Amino acid sequence: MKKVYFAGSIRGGREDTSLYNEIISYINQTDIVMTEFVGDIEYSAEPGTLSHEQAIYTKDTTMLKDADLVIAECTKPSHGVGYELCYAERYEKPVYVIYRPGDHKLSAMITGNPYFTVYTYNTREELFAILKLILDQADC
Ligand code: 6IA
Repeated sequence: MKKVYFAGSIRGGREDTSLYNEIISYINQTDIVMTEFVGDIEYSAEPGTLSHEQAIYTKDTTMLKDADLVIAECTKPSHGVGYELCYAERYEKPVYVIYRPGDHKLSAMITGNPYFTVYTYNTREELFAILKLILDQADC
């Protein structure tokens, strides 16, 4: 079973949270999602104290270093997810970006970086087929 760091927007906007939840459930059928909180609708996006924020940073970066691969849903732009993508590259983790075209365009810093594997989807069927492909092919 692979340890999957799933990244998705929190303060960038929580509109896709229920979709994140479905993605997490799908991955959990065969592998282990380390970041189930990303799909938790109750999870607050409000800023906390500095020490709380530092604890989040330390916990998440520790998990990233321990992950076998990273899957990031990047439809909703998020500073935190962008940072995590770069952090994962630095630690040579396989990084898969999934994205639904719409109001927001994916940054050239993602599409232009050959380190990242980017998959575009429009429908749920496409989304889950892409997740299956990622989990089947991820060699880690
Ligand atoms: O900039 P964003 O908040 O959209 O960044 C989202 C990404 O950063 C996610 O993939 C998470 O892994 C990570 N992240 C950002 N905020 C948190 C968080 N906040 N807890 C855990 N991971 C986070 C809790 C907020 C708290 C003060 C209630």
